[in-house]
Formats: sequence, C-alpha cells, structure tokens
Amino acid sequence: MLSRRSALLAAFSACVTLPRRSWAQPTSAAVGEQPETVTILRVKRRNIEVNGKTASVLGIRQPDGAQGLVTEVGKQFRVRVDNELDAPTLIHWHGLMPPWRQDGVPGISGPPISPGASAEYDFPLRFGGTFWMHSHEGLQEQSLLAAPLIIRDGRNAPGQEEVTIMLADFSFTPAAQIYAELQKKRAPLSSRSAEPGMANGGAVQSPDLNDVRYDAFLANDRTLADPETIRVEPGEPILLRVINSSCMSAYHFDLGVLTGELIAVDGFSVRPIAGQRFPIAVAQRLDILIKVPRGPAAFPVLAILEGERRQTGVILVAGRAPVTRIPEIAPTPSPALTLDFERRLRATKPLAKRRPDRIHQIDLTGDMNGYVWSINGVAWNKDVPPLPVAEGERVEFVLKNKTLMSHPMHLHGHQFQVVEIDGKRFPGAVRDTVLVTPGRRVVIAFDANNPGWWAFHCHLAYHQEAGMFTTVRYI
Ligand SMILES: [Cu+2]
Repeated sequence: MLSRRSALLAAFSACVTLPRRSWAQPTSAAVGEQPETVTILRVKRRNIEVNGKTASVLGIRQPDGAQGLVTEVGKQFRVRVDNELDAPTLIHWHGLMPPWRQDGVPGISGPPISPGASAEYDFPLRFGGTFWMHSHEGLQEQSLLAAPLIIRDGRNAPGQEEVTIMLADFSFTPAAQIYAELQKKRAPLSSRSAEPGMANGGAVQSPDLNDVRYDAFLANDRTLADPETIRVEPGEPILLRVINSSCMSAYHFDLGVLTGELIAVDGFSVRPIAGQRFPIAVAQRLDILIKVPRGPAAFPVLAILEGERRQTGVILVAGRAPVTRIPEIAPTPSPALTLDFERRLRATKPLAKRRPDRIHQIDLTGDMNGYVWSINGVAWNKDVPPLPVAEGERVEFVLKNKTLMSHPMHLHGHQFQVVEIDGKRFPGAVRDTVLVTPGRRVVIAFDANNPGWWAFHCHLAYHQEAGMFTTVRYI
C-alpha cells in the first residue's frame, strides 16, 4: 500500500498547476534510471487554411513545431504542458493509463491549467500504440485542440516508414454557437422515442447521423482541395496510424486500390484483418499495414463520412508520379457504422478468463428534443455518485443504447475488452473506445487495476457537454 500511496503523492505533486518555470530536477527517477529530458508541449493558437479562408484554431506543439509527441515504450512520459491560451485548458492523454491525477480531466483528475501557467506529467509508458492527446476542457476540441501521441513498440520493424493521419471535423461557426443551435432544435415527434427498439411495434427506426453540418473534413489539418501529399517508397511496407480526432463524425477509411491489414485498434493488437475499407468511430484509432506497389503511382487514402458522400484524406506518392485532384465528394455514400466489424475483431492479448465480480447496467439515454443526453437517465452534474468498483475486481459494463444515435463510449485510465454484442459472448478487441449503435447492447470488461477517479463518457463532444458522462471511482 505504501508504494501506491507514494506513487499517488508523486502524481499529485506532478499535476499541481504551477506558475511558468523551467523544469526542476526530476523527482521520480528510480535508482540507476537515466533521467530523461522533459518534452515541452505548448497549447497555443494557430492559423490554418480551410476552403480558401484563414481559420484561427488551437494546437499542441513542441518548441520545434512538431505536433503532439512520438515516443517509445519503456520510456517515462515526462512532459510539461504550457498553456499559452487566454483561457484555461487541460490536456487528456487518450488511451494511456497514467496515475489518475495526471489524466487531464478538469474537475475530476485536477484543476485546469490557467492561462500562462504550466502542468507537469511524469509516469512510465508500459505499452505502445497509436494514441492521441486532446483538450478535455469545454468544447476546445472542436477548435482542433488535439494532436497525435504515438508510442512506438515492437510492431514497427526497425526503420519502417509510418504515416499518421489525423481526421477532424471543422466549422467556421464557434463551438458554443453550434451547441446552442443543437439545443434549440426540435426533433419531429416520430424520432423522439428514447426506446428505439420499442417504437413502431419493435422495428428499429433509422439512426440519426451527423447532426452538425460541418464546413470541412480535415486530414492532418487539410482538405482534399489542398491535401497533404506524403512521399513513400515503392515496394515498401508502411504502417498507417489513423486517428479520428473528430468531435462528431465517424467514417469509413478507404485504402482505394491498396489493400491493408488492420493490426491494432485504439493502439491494441488484434488478429490481423485484411481489407480495403475499415470503420472508425469518434476517438478510435486504426493501425493498418499496407504495402506500396512497385512503380510510380499516387495512392489517395480517404475517410468517407458515414451516411454521406463527403470525404477527406491524404495522398501517398510513390516515386515520380503525378498527383491528380481528388474530389471532396465520393462517388457513393459511406453507410452508417454498424457493429458488424466490431464483432469480427479478436484481441491478440485478451483479458484473463474470469467471472465478473461486479456488473454495472449502463443505459445510454437522451432525447434529440432539446438535445438532452444522459447516462441512466441522469445528465452529468457534480452530485452524480460515481459508479462503485473495488480495486482488483473484474468489472463489466452492460451498455444499452436507448437512443437513436450511436455513441462512442470511452473509459479513462483502463483498457477494456469487448466481450459481448447483443447477447453473443466473444473475445473481442481490447480497446478504449467502443461504439454502441442505436438499440444495441454491448458488454465491456475491464480489470480495476488503476485506482482513482475516472471519466466514462460518450466521445461525441456535444453529447458529452450535454451530460452523457459519468465516473468510476476507487481510491
Ligand atoms: Cu453520444
């Protein structure tokens, strides 16, 4: 117990908001461990160009301009975040398992960082994968306050090329205004049922998709009118790391004429699945291995918005090949995401077989009318009691979606395994964000092995803001 308490204390002191100052001596390096340098991440305003206009957005950059962080498994995550905004912020390390005081959720793990102040982070990186970092403060994520967080490990052959593709939805309308407009919307009576399975005599109504009309969809901050072109070696394998940092948009990621092998979701390995098109919900990640054909050619890899024809992406260019313009409208719409692909995923390192010690029934609830979103009928507020669990338990969450929208549900601080969909048990993917489509039931299991106070919420930014958020607590 003593070691856990001292670790918590160290975490506590590392996360206290401090006035701007340079890094003091590292405090938690073990005996014989080489202290590593501190990576500085500056949260600041920046300009990008979207649809021919300048857009003022936010970002997370190192002093050399690199967005986010690429590091290696086994290293310490030793980071100082400088808030150079004129508003408070706090950055969450999505998919990592830090001590809870360093998880970056304002009001839960700690206070936000005041303008001009800094916060420090220091914890070991025990697993690799494709992760990301984003603001958990208000709706800052809609202003693109997000960046990749890549932890390299054995999945990369030495020297193998890799390409990170970060997807985002973009609007020139400020997030607060988008949210206010969503709250004003009045849905037609027919789509107001909170029990989609019950409506129309049991027939499931068509799902409600894309309730924000975005101005653009970005891949690495650019649209297909001016896409990023990435030089690749003909005949060589490449690891694509696709991160969906969108606030509200799910896609099918399309490799075009290439075929790929999905080797991980949300950073965690799955039994490889070969394919050309893979679904990706909000906050999820895909690691896809591709082999670039021999000979010069350009290969667009695209993300097509679910239920629509709008698309974004980057162009991989092998050799001296001409790059032609790719339209922002796909020839055919991408279907709505379902759970069919999730059902096919199998973790390579599943949780140990074990009966659950505790099962929580979690209904995803809400009403488009007035844009009310909640968990078990309660919109989040500080008086909502945390879901109880105890350290060492195997916990299962039975997630039932009683609404007409899909919800990508994210648990902080833990890896969970998808173990059941609609009553069928299977050893599914280990991941950190799972989509629950309308009327469906998804069961996830996790081991309560990282004591603290942790968020569990829908990752659609405006659903989270409206109250589809709760917590798990064991300290
Ligand atoms: Cu939601």
